[in-house]
Amino acid sequence: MSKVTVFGAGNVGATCAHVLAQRDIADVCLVDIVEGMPQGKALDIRQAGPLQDFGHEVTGSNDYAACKDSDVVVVTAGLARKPGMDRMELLQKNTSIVAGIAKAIRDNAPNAVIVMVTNPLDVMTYVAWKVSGFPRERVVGMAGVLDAARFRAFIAMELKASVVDVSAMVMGGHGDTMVPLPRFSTVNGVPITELMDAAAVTRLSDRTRKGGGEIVNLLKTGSAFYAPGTSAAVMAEAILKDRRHILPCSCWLQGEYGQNDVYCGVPAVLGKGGMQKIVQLALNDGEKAMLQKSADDVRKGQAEVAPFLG
Ligand code: TXD
Repeated sequence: MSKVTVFGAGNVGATCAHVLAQRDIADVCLVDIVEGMPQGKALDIRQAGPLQDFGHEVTGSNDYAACKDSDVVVVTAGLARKPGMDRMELLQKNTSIVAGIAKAIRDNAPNAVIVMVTNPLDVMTYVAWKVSGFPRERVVGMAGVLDAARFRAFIAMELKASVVDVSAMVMGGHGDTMVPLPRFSTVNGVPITELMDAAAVTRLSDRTRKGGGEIVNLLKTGSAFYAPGTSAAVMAEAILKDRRHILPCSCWLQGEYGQNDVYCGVPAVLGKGGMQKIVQLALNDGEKAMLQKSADDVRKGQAEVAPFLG
């Protein structure tokens, strides 16, 4: 029986757990530090089973060791920035949360694939990789799947196309410097650059870059979780079922795209064992320059957390 553990039973974690439960492909365990909360949410999800036709186990725990023997571990645990807390303080706190969880995964689920979600995404993926000691294939970050889904939704809305016909590619780090790639984004194989004018392409790319902020502004408190939770579940499913989907994931680059020693979003084949292969697209000079800038931003973040890792 396959097992997925989701650390952090907040908005994104609980949504991820629910989507995974609906797909009925693995037992799901939710872990959080708040007493009773993961247990309560797990029971609630389980009670949706008879209505939605799923029956795998869904459990909740406050004990990190509950991730024992998981095939995939999704990490959404972290703190949101509180008033008065500066960026470095938040970075230090989230680094220590993610490091503690990575140790527990290493000790209890040594063969798991880790799918990181906690922000700042690429830097936290680096922390999980470093602390777990896992090979790069087994530590990937979720951002590109979400960013590409946002881009796909905007393209479908603009062209009144079926969203299933739209595919999109977004590379780079998760944040303002992400790199939407219109040339590699298509409707049934036709690049969107042939289906809309340049101004529309730029408008949709910019909206994608600011996709998270648009939702934060509307919600006023908190941030997006339906699409983020589903994105993490899609990655977990690709791994569990060895789907070999090509999905943009944050991966540790070792020469690919001319980048070294940095976690950055690139198209990767995701299946059994995690990242099976990085797919190299022929980027033009402008796209390469944007990717370079984005990777350099992540490098700065990695350097900032290095002292916290001891
Ligand atoms: O694309 C992406 N990667 C992202 C990332 C898209 C959306 C959200 N993204 C980030 O995911 C976001 O910036 C946060 O860093 C995480 C989780 O977002 P969410 O919206 O779910 O935050 P919540 O609702 O505050 O949930 C966080 C939970 C909360 O229940 C805490 O109690 C728990 O994390 N938490 C912990 N769990 C276990 N162990 C420890 N130490 C811990 N500390 C906090």
